[in-house]
Amino acid sequence: MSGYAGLGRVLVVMPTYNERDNLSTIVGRLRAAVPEADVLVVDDGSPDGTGAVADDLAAADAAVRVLHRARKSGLGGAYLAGFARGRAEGYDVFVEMDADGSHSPEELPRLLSALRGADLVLGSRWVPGGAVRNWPARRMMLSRGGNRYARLLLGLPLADSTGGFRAYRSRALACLDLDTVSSEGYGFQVELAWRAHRGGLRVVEVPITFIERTAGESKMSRDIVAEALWRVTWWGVVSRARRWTLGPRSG
Ligand SMILES: Nc1nc2c(ncn2[C@@H]2O[C@H](COP(=O)(O)OP(=O)(O)OP(=O)(O)O)[C@@H](O)[C@H]2O)c(=O)[nH]1
Ligand SMILES: [Mg+2]
Repeated sequence: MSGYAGLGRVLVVMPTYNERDNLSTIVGRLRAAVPEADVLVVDDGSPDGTGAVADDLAAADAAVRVLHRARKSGLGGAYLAGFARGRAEGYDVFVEMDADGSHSPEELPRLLSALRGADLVLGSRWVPGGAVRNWPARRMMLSRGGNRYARLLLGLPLADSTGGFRAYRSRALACLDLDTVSSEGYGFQVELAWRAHRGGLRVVEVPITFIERTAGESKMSRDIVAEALWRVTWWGVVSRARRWTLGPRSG
């Protein structure tokens, strides 16, 4: 029996934008590594035809489905749409995972096992045992610096709150008031981790090895980094102001 038996039905939500050269491989690896999990690809009308690749995968495998959105509307929105679909269908566990090969499906069983004692499991590059392969020094610094900033401003006791390889229990997602989340990219990941921490949920980090993509192009942009920076700053300022005016328990 697998170490994650008893968690219920698992849905891996996989957002895609121009991942034609990555999608079949990653979905194949995922289906082999965690055959019990279903997959929902959320494609934003990728001009390179990723949506058609996803449809072919879905036609060949009942565990794979596709949610098509008309245009590129951001990573956060894609996850929220995928979570909403999966919650309506009664899934018990939701996994976030990139399609670009940076998150190894073979590591997912470890994340799911850890979810037995947690509400949210973060795949973490920056805890002992975690690693990043093939990143230039500048990307390392950006990730480490961003995480340090989130820890400092938000008091988040997490080494890697910006990562996007995670597993949530459905009942934990239900506590996060997803209707009011509007951030994207790294900001989205930090916001959900922060809401979970503040809500008293059990958040656990599990080491992962993050591998830089070898095909396709990153959608990481200066705008995404800037958005995360100003949002974290704003959340930090607002929560401090609240604490000062309402007392230490108001968070
Ligand atoms: N549906 C959808 N998917 C997106 C969007 N932006 C990025 N993605 C997907 O989200 C995942 C992560 O995006 P990446 O471009 O790899 O960005 P990243 O992982 O933050 O940055 P890198 O580390 O440079 O790769 C990939 O599977 C992308 O195809 C979007 O606007 N809509
Ligand atoms: Mg990536």
